[in-house]
Amino acid sequence: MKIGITCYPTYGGSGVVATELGLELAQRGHEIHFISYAQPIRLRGAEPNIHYHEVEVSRYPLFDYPPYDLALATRMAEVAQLYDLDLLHVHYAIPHSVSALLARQMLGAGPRGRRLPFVTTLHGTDITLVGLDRSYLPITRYSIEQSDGVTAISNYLRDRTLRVFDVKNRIEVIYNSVNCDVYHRDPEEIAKMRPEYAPNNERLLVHLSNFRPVKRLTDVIEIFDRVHKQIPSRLLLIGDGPDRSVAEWLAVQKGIHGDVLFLGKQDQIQDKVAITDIMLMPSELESFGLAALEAMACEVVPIATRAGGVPEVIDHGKTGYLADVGDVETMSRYAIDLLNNEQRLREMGRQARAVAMERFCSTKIVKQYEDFYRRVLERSA
Ligand code: GMT
Repeated sequence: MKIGITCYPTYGGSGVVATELGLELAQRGHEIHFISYAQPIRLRGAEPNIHYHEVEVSRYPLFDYPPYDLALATRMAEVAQLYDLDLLHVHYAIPHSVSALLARQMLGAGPRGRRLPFVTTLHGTDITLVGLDRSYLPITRYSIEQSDGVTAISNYLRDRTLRVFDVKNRIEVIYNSVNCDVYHRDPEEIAKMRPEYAPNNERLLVHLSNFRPVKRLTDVIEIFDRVHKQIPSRLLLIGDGPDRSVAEWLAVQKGIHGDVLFLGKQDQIQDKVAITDIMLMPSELESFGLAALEAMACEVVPIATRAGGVPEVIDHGKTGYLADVGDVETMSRYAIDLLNNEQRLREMGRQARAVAMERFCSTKIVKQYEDFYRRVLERSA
């Protein structure tokens, strides 16, 4: 198949999912065309069957708000025509599904009048936050209803979309996935890299996000502070965003900033995640929690909140631990108990990887998307 993929190319779970899916599909012989304003960060360079088409947005002085969605729609239609795409797959409804809808209409009205079906994958905040804003809700609902196929990354998100948006068309759940060959625990690499971050053989905890309020970064610091009081440890913070400085100040106030390492945004995170022992994900809400899955594949045990779709990913007490949002006491107790029990830590890590491979491995999930595309194409023929 020839598939156009649009996503947010910078840092964020939906862009990662879209890119990894594109790479996986390309490896299976499909021709993949990424259409976006920048090259997705996790594209690992020149890959066979992968093409990238940049969307140029004109910045006339008249435009206080350059119309990216229109430029995107135009580029989608152009690329679809030039490369004879079979379908478009957009990740994150706003504004991508609206642009895809316009592209479909443009092609349908063109001289050869062909239909370009599009699939929309819902990721979370496109529904739970942005989509509930009155200025976006009607158009988001419309573009979801107009999609030729809709998928959501968890049952939680599907149910919430059906309930809150009152969407009538079917939403299929296809879970996020992880490339288990790339995300894994390599003892040799760990022995080489770990001393750089844990020079005195401290325990390592990690948090990975866009540091937005929904991620509750200050809870990460609170949990780490409690762990640090009992166990020599360091915290790796991967990412950046609006809550960084408040977290930095909290770490300073608690006198632990020397052991809190802000590593910034990273293109490839698997090496760093794989050297750690525990991942902290105390989010207010996660429709899935891709970072936790990536940790699980690396045998790193996630300690997270029982929020949104997270319980569909982490099996409490078997592949990680879950607590209520804001319950930093319980989350730190889980971390301390685990770090004091090496055997349990390793066993849970192994179980976590086993589940990641069995239920969420990208080689399995990519086939679900292929089937889904085929059904969409049959229906649209
Ligand atoms: O909230 C984010 O971290 C960004 C957002 C995105 O689209 O990049 O994440 C959402 O999509 C991820 C990939 O499918 C999910 O793993 C996250 O759980 C989801 N975030 C929320 O629901 C808050």
